[in-house]
Amino acid sequence: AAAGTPIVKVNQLGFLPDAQKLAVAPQSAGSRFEVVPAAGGKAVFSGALGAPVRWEASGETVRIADFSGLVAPGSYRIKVEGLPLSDAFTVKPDNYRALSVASLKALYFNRTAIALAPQYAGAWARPAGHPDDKVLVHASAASSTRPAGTVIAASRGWYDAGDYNKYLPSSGITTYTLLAAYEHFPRWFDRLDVNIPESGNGVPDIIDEAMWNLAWMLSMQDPADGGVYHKLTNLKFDAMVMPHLAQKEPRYVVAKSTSAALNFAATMAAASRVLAPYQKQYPGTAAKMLAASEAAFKWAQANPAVLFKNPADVVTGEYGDARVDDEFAWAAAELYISTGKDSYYTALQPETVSNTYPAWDDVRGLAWTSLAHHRDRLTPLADRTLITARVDGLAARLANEWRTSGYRVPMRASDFVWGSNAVMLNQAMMLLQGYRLNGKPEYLQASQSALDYVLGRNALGQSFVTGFGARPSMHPHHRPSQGDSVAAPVPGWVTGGPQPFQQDKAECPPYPSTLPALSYLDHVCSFASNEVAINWNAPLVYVTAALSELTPK
Ligand code: G3I
Ligand code: 9MR
Repeated sequence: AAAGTPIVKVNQLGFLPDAQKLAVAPQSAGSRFEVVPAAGGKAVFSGALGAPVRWEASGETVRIADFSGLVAPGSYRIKVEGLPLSDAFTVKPDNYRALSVASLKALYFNRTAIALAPQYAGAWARPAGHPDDKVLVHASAASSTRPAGTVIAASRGWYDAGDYNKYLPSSGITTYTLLAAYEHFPRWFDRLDVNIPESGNGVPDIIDEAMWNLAWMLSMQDPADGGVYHKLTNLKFDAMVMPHLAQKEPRYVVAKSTSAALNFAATMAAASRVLAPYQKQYPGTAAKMLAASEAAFKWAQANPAVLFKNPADVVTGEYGDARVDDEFAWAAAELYISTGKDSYYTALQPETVSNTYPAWDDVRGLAWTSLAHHRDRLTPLADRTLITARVDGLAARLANEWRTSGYRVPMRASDFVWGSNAVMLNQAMMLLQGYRLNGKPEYLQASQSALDYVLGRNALGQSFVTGFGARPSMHPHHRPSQGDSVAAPVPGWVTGGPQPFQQDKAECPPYPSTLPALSYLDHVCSFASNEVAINWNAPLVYVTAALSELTPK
């Protein structure tokens, strides 16, 4: 349909047979809908559209089509009198396997320091970029044992996003979310073949992929004091070219920060649990991670308010965080779980920690997620009632929003910030924690709705995941996608998504709207609405696996 034409919006990838299945129709439409075979033919399902509801985020009034009763596998479209047929979508078992693989593979595509061979990367094969085997200690990070200009090795890791730098705060939440996905759904990932160089080594691919970044993170700790550098970066962003063509200017580790130390401590503590069974492939790694985690936590306790600001000569992503109480809680929780030491539970001060959906600068939800998952193995000191209340409380709040929202999503208009699609997916992840605790069907349904949203049931009627759906994002602010000669972007990435602040508008053509859910440009210029980022993909990995495993079969 041409831009502006009212259309029926639906998850363009489709559904598992027993999932809740909703579509959104514009207000002007008739009052009934049909589901018809994609190739044409008689209706296989029909129903009444729901009552019109206004959605503040897009300024629309819309009606819901609920066709959850359609369980027969097939390819379908939705038909509403007076509107074009919807995009085709599929109902079938195991419908999200390819998305699960691709959302994880996206991180492989962002690996630094290694060539992507055609047997793994297909059309997106490329030479290695940014080896980072010799980086400089920036003046802001100088210490007596490592004065400014000291050369250190800090190789591996993923490029953060569309840019070519590596940042601790986004790395921590990303890597943890993969590890949590594995801890929660080992059966799914034990059988998921992502076709990466390590595939077949006896370690699940998701753990091998996480290890690529964990190896880099370990190198960001100063062994002299346990402190952790905030980022590894060029002074300025690279041009929009392929990694190996980026300017060969020096790269630096920049200033230690409390947030970096705590993100590191939390992630390493969680990783030490997940890596423990793989001594053969990663000898000594789990123990090394736990020791590194404890050292970083100690550093943070001694340096509790070292907030990061870009030094004057560094202009790349800041990931400055004004509050680190949530990072303290998360690191303490992971250390408590991994060591069993009550002192960490006490340091956590659980009664003072609320629950919120996670983001790179607000990670307390990750603490509750891990505590809830491990609740049966905690020491007697742990307040299990509090843990379940925090997890259920957040899920209930998000489900309330979902129940009454026009688009039937957990996000409100004010939740549309930079990376809004990841807000949606992280909300889904928190709803799923509630579902895993108490099995309330609404929590699963609301998470399905969040995935539906990023795959097409949104105000723009497009899929925000590259390579998936009838109308996916095509022009992400992602240097490799822009710099290569392949028309299609690197697949499996969720783009940042609409948000009304348009921080890139000086460099872009006019946005179509300033409304939160419509303020989006599928244009390479748009770093504020159309970039990709490792920490936005991780919840896509989580949610896709979770729905595959938890949807009744
Ligand atoms: O939460 C506030 C909201 O309360 C307020 O109303 C609104 C308006 O100012 O802003 C909201 O905060 C925004 C915040 O993202 C939300 O997480 C900030 O304005 C916005 O500037 C900030 O954007 C961050 C962006 O870097 C710019 O610093 C994104 O979170 C962060 O994901 C993004 O990360 C970048 C790295 O710096 C560089 N690499 C790429 C990566 C992805 O774009
Ligand atoms: O490419 C950069 C992107 O990764 C960041 O998220 C974004 C915000 O920090 O900045 C982008 O770089 C732009 C810079 O901020 C302004 N000039 C244009 C750059 C991209 O072409």
